[in-house]
Amino acid sequence: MSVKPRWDIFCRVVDNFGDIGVTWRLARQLAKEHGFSVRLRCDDLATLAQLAPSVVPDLPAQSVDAIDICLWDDSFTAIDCADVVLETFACELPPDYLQAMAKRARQPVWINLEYLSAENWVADFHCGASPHPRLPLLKHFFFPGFTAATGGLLREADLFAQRDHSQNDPLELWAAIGIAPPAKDDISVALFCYPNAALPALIDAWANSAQPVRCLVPQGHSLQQISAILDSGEIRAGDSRQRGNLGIHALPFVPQARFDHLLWACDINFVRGEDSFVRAQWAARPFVWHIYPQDDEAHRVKLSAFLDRYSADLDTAATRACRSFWENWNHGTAPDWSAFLQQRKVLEAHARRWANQLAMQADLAENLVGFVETHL
Ligand code: TRH
Repeated sequence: MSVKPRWDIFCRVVDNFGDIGVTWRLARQLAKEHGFSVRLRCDDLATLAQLAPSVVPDLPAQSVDAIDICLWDDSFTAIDCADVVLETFACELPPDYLQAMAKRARQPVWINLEYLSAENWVADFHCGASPHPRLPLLKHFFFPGFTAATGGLLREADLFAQRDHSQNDPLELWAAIGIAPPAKDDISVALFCYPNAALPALIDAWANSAQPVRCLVPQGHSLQQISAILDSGEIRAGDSRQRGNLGIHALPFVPQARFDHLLWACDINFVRGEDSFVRAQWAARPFVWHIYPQDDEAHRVKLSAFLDRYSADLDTAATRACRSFWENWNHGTAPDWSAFLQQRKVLEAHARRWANQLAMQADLAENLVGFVETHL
């Protein structure tokens, strides 16, 4: 096909920010770096607007960052469909849109973007296909992942250059985030997690830590939980609280691009879900992952699979400190802050190595584009 294919991307916000966080990032990269015309159909523009403040939540059709954004609600009608149809996280396309796809002279490339996992089986299922039960359509399953046999990870072409530029000028970086730089010996920590039974113990550990901890918390669940733990009234964006050697600083929920800056600036990042988990890896700083908890406990296997990969060439003491901290954090039991902190320098060097090593593989958008080119 000589004309550039058009993309339709569908996203349903199941909960929180990850579904649209990943989708928005991908849509922007496909438009900006690969020059595609992209339409994004999303059922929750209010959540998207928190990540991308230029989006107007109650405007059903708008264009932002060269993406045509359309509210995907019950009134959605499929007028035409694009050459590439990407549904994210099995969000199920509307029946009349599927009909429109089936009526096209040339079948669109239909892809479901799956959730990220470091488990080995991902490579076996990546790019698998399944025919629609009734219509002449074939759906492909695209799995992000950590090896070249998977779809890779979302990473913009200029990300590392921007990160390095910012990390080389911390004063400017803190100014961009809008808060004062830390005092000389402070450890700056960003905190973004699900409600976590281990948080009271961690707050205590930070408060009693020999080295002062400056904890930056964007508005949301984590801040609410901290307000309850400190029992000193509701903490709002802009507020600070002090307990022992711990300073808590509440931030507003920052736009997605600014969230990267926060991760680049902090010494240790607590992240969760999928998108912030990947961004913490690109930040090349030690991090702690609160994985999205699943009812059937499947997240424990996923957590362990990632830790196995992440620590494969990390020394024994650092592996022990990191693994035990992450496991306690995820299982709601007191994590050992001082053991983790003792390994900080080793973990810092490792985080940079890990990011560089992952970045040797093609990124997710690049892999998707390659896949589409061979299937159009
Ligand atoms: O918000 P998450 O928990 O999202 C998800 C969903 O729960 C989803 O259903 C689940 O399947 C998935 O996790 C695994 O965590 P995540 O993925 O890290 O997404 C958060 C997004 O919010 C990410 O794009 C970063 C962004 N963000 C900001 O832009 N500003 C902020 O201030 C903060 C705290 C986050």
